[in-house]
Amino acid sequence: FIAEPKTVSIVGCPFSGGQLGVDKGPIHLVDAGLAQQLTDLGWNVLFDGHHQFEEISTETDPPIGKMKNPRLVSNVTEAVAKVVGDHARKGQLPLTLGGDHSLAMGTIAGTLSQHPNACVIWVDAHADLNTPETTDSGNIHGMPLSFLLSLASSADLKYTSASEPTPFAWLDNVHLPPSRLAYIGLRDVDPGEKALLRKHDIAAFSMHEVDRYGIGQVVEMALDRVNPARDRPVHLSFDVDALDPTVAPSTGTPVRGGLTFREGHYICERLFETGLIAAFDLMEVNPSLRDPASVKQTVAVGCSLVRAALGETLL
Ligand code: EXY
Ligand code: MN
Ligand code: MN
Ligand code: MN
Repeated sequence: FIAEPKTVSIVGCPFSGGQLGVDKGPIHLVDAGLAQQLTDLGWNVLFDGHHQFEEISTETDPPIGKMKNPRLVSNVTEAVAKVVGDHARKGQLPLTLGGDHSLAMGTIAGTLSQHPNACVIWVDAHADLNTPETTDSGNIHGMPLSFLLSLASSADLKYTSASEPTPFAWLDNVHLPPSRLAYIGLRDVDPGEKALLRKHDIAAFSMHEVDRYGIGQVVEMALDRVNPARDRPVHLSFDVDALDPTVAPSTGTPVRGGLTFREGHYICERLFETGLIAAFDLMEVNPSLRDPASVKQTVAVGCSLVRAALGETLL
């Protein structure tokens, strides 16, 4: 389902409405030479600058319930869904660089618009499955999957404005079945999220399973759950905080005990090898955190993960 010669479209999303401070990630990744690196791998690379998103100030975007910046995040993710969907329709591989992980509401909706049978491999320390009710922080980067799985909807926001649409109403008819989501790398999951994982029998491979079975087995087990015949397009959404903070320190919500450099790369390499990757997100690279050497290291690891997902290092 990907046109030849293979074309990758970089969707740079300097956006941090779901968690403040993470907006410079895509700029650093591109400045590090990511486009040229992908060209060197034999890809036709399209990149026409980072996306400019409308600004909605916090005065005009007060919280709804606990949700912070709901109008901004809704509008931006709706725009991202259109961009990603358009690239996918042209047979290009959308490569979205974040920015915070709320952006995946847009990227996955975009993928599903072209590939309704797609599955999602979500690599993260966190489940990002909170609903507007279960969230403690109110940060929407901890909630994208609840909306995508239809465990939350705009109706939950109890929003009363005659003049404006309810935020996230555009997502109400987007639906990823819970049977088509698999996590790898979890180690910081809220009680409400654990209850939802159990209730909906979602495939979740935490660091415990990575230790127990090894990353090679875990990736096959994840695929067996969401893509048993290996015939569904795969949307790979990679939060850099899945990696251990010693490997990727510049991220907003680091959690110790994460994936090694090789484990992270193995996931990308193995999924490339299946030939099924339909879209790739690299999220939560936050250059505003930590010292310059840590930023440089995190950006380099991020570029390296993208290259692995696009075919580097397979002999
Ligand atoms: N579960 C916590 C919350 O909902 O605020 C932390 C979420 C962190 C999300 C990062 C992007 O993966
Ligand atoms: Mn995340
Ligand atoms: Mn995370
Ligand atoms: Mn929905």
